[in-house]
Amino acid sequence: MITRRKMLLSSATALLTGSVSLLLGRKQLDAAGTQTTTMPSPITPATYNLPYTPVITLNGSTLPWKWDNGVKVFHLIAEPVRREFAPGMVVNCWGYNGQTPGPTIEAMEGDRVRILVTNKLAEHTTVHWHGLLLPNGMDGVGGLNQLHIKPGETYAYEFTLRQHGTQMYHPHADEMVQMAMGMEGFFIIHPREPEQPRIDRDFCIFLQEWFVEPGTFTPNPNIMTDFNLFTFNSRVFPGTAPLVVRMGDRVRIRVANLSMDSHPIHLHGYNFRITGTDGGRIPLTGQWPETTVNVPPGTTRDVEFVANAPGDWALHCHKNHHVMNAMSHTVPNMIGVKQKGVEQKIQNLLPDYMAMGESGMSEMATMKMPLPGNTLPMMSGDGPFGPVEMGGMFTVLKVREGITSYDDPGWYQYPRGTVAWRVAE
Ligand SMILES: [Cu+2]
Repeated sequence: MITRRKMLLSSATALLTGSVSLLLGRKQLDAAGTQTTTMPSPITPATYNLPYTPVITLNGSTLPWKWDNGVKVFHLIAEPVRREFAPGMVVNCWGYNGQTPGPTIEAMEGDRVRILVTNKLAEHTTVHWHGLLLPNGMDGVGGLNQLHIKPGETYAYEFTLRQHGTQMYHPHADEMVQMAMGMEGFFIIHPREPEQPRIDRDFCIFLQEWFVEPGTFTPNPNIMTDFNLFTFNSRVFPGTAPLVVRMGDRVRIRVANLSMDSHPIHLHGYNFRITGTDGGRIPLTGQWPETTVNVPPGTTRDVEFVANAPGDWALHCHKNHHVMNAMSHTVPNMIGVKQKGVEQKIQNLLPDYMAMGESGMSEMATMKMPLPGNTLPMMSGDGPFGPVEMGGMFTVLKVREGITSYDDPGWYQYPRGTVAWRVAE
């Protein structure tokens, strides 16, 4: 009883503190949930006459570059960003160029790259190029390899890309805070020799976890284990973009993790092969089939498959709490506890109280509970058959026949007689 009262009081407090959320200017956010007004348009092979299939950073973008005497010049701006995790919740993060994860850096093996880093944070930073083979002085560990980049300063990193694969960039300064606030991004290097067979759809998903106290806006980087929001590219379901592919496409999904936990990412409807890590491509003979790829902290994993089964297939982290949005950890376990008659008595004291959890938690998906401001329901996504009862690290692989664009095609139209049916008793 004490536990329940504690939960009720804490949510009442959250209700009071959360009311300021309406003051946020949601209009400034674009469809991908970023605040920036300078989101670059998608880079296509035509944009730069690219010899490779560019990657798709879901709910994100790729960093444009300029040529300078044979050097590809990129410009990262480290800065605070406001990120919409899903409609109804905006989080005060840190990132690059108005985004978290920062825009994907994409280049080719053999390229000479110069990356300018301007620090618009209120504290110093650096950028480390995770997994890249480069001169020691370019490795970006503040204090060890270079001076810290102070607020207002710009540093240049320059090196030649001597490998290909899925790498990352992130700060090596104020270690505990800066990544937990969202500072991270993909660094994709395409091989000099075109890949055989060719990849048609190449997706990038960055994993992160956060603790945002319900009713507040800023992640608490002091949390070590007890996170309450789990994101694909700093979005939670239903804010996560689907992966749209055409039947027959060869698909690669690249997953990166700089959070405090491993995330076993599971795809329905397919066997895929694990084809690469941040250490490089796995030789064909070393690749093995899986349906779940575990992505430990500080690594990337590439998986590939041919999209030969049409439908809407779930793609999600298989740690069950990681497909939930912020839930109060003080929720008492009421499964199997008879609450009949108690609800009314408690409501005399706390009018908003709802007796719940007796037969399970699925009622959370449809019940309209009063929530603190800037807080998402624990599970809120809807599908064509009703509530999906998940949030967090969840999205959908949409495989379609005969589509002419990769825009969201809506829900799968099931052929007659192919959906599980209720049996009359
Ligand atoms: Cu997870």
